[in-house]
Amino acid sequence: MKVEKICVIGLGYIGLPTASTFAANGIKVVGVDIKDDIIQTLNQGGIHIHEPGLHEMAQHALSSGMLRVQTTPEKADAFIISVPTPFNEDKSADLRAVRSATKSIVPFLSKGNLVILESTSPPQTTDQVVVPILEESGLQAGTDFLVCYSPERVLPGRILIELVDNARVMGGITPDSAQAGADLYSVFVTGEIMQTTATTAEMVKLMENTYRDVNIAIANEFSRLAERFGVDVWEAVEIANLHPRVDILRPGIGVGGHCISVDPWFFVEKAPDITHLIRTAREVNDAQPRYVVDLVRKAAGGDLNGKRIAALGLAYKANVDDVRESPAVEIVKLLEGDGAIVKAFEPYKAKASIKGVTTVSSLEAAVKDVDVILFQVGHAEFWKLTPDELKQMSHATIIVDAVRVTKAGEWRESDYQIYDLGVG
Ligand code: SAJ
Repeated sequence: MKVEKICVIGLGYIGLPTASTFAANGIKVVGVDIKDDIIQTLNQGGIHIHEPGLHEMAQHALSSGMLRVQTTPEKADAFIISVPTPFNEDKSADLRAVRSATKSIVPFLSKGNLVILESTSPPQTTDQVVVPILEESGLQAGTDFLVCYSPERVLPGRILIELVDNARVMGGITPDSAQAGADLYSVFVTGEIMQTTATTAEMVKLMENTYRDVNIAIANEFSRLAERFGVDVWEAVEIANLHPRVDILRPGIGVGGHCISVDPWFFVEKAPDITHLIRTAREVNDAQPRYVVDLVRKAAGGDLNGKRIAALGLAYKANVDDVRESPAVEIVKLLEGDGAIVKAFEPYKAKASIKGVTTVSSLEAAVKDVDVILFQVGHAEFWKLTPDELKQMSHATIIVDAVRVTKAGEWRESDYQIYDLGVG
């Protein structure tokens, strides 16, 4: 089928890059978002998302006329749904946005259309949730119109590059659907496009992130074992990874972000009786912030009450500015809950304002007049710091290093008392 016009529903971290990339590759795109302020910001030359290169690309697409943005869908050859799937209190997937985005297409659906769901979803969502809603149009899925599930696999910070370069999975409810989806994305995807069923593609996406979560959980558990046995886990992992078939990830302060800490629950929700390992891995990673707090308590002499602490880094991982779903933020709140007085500093978002967290806008301000300095995110800026520089800014002599930024000999030879995560 020939696609000349696409309607992209949801202009977030995935929808906007996808819409802009299609527009840059000669396809007319209507970008839709229910949030009027997002549409206004884009139409006024701004952007609501921080992602390298995206502002220029989206504005170029808008000014060329290949991309238009508005709050309601319209007729098109293909529809792409890229809305969030967060989880509810009970960890089940919140599919409200997927349902309402799908419903919003129904009045505009025509014979010969292609609909692609991109939102991360529990297995069988395309077949059991999306298709029945679309068939409310009176048209029949698989014959009158085609449907695919195709997840994104891009890494925040590299979205525009990985959208093009990464291999992509295209799961169709019929082989024709998968073929039509693959043809559409081959407009810009240079990675391989694997065609399969919609449910396989849903599983693939969840398997990738679950694999990573389980691997991080075992690294975190190894760090606890190393502490018990008087071993340095970082050294042990490095040596173990010399084995040609072993690739252990890094222990840390827990797993944050909107993907890896969420997606494994979608398996647990749909099949609780056969997902013990996946659930346990989630629980290990969720317990890691508490584990770090206990290490800080030990470093502070056994009691956190009244202790002044500088918490360095608030983002959910190194070298990004995203502080949502961040274990670093959780640690600060736990420390405060245990009576500590914490000043937090996030170099990528020096003016971050987070409920329940006292933030300061410079490293100097964070480390001045504290008892303990806690490195909780491995930002490049912290790796560059030297013991002499830190000494100029603070009288604190105790460091807790959860991310190994003080690995260098100069730190180890300094008179700082360093408590490492995963070192017994
Ligand atoms: N983390 C560790 N140890 C590690 C690696 C990561 O503790 O060795 C922690 C990070 O600090 C962070 C969390 O895990 O808190 C997640 O970080 P990440 O870099 O693993 O992943 P995300 O959430 O930024 O992006 C992931 C990617 N998935 C995989 O690498 C399998 C990305 O490709 C996906 O597109 C994205 O999830 C998504 O949207 O699903």
